[in-house]
Amino acid sequence: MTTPDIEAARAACTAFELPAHVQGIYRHGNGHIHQTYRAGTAAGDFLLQGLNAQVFPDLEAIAENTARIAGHLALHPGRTRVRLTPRPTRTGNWLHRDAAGAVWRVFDFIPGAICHEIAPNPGIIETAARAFGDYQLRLADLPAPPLRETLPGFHDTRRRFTQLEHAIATDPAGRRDGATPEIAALLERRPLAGALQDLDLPQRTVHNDTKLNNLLFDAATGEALCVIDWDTTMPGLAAHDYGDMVRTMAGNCAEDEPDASRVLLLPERLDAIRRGYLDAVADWLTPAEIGSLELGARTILFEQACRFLTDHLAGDVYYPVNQPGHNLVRARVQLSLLASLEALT
Ligand code: GN1
Ligand code: MG
Repeated sequence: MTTPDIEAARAACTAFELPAHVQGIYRHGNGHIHQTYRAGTAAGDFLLQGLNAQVFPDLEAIAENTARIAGHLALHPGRTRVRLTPRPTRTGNWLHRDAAGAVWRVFDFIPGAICHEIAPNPGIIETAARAFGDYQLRLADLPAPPLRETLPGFHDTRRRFTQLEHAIATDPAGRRDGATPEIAALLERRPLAGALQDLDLPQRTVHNDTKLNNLLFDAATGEALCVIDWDTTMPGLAAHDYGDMVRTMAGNCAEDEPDASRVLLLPERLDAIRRGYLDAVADWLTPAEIGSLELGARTILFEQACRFLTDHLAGDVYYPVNQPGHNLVRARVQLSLLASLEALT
């Protein structure tokens, strides 16, 4: 895929069924994977995304899942008030492939919405956890077949750990010696790689990427508006979603806080996640699933530390970086959060 730029984005808009032509177009959001733009027209705004085909080799699977999720959520509005609605191309498809090979999609823009990178208070966290739980619940009766696996082995923590071991052994970018404490911290937690998977929990349709910034809030009232970034919604464990909430909401710092000694997991934030999430799903999940949530948090922190450290050792091939060592910094934050969680529980 070529890296789509703003002119390519503007041109891509013309392939979609929009009510008026695009006037302004701007970069939007902070996702690590796709390029997102806000396109303004006289008849409202639209969200355009240049999709990352290196990360998601089967973009048709994403488009098919997205259409099914949108259709099902429309029938089950749940607690969240606003729908994420994909827009078709003029030829009736969900995706547009441009002459340079870049693949695009469009959603209606949701006005008056904000997202948080760091939660400002436990009230926001409880609201977010309830909204992500509600999303799982609404998808629980999605008619068969299951959604397509857009990224096979996405939360296969054993596989992520094996990839880390491979990067350590081969040291492709010559960075191993600069990451000795982080490598040791992950190797000594090896049992976490398989502990959750070994519990044999039920597969549910889950979001799989419940980062706080994958939820839109009403800028005026603070209510949850809509869960976004559905690309990894597919079969998985409830504990994975819970774990990613702890990872992204329970800490006091950004995912790339440079001073890892400042990073702490705050008990009142953990309580808010548990309260909000269980408020939505306690009557639906099995006791074994509820019992697995805390292990889910440790597992996802461990897994994300493995992913960031693997990418650092591999030479930053997956996550975009803003400065040398950025992925090592991110891995350290995950490790500090994990140590802080271990000290609390
Ligand atoms: C990516 O795209 P975004 O920023 O929502 C990643 C997640 C990671 C996260 C780390 C498809 O999510 O799995 O947890 O970055 N998504 C993919 O911040 O790899
Ligand atoms: Mg995102």
